[in-house]
Amino acid sequence: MIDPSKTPVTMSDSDDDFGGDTSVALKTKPKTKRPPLYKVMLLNDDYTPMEFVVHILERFFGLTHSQAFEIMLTVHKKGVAVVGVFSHEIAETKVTQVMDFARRHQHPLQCTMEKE
Ligand code: TYC
Repeated sequence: MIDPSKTPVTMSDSDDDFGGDTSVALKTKPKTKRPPLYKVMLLNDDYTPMEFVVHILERFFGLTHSQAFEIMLTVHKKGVAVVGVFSHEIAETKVTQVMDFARRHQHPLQCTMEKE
């Protein structure tokens, strides 16, 4: 007795009129796609105090004082710097935390995110 559920799902030579091997290999690719990452960036402005920016980098990004100072200076000199790379949800949370904190202290500091 032939169980159709156990027969290979390919056409063999005897199944067609042409004699060639018409079998179609349908490979399933193992899906191991990592989620996209997002750069969180700080932008320079002329009014936000340097120490305020350093404080933000320590508080919300877990940087040491010297790491924070270095990144703040990079933003000050170059206009923008990446302060961290995160999943979409974490990046969004960081941006919101920074923007809320800056607004509460009436500083015009801008923080944005961008797909890596
Ligand atoms: N340019 C600011 C100043 O001279 C300092 C500053 C640094 C502001 C980084 C924003 O993201 C920033 N007080």
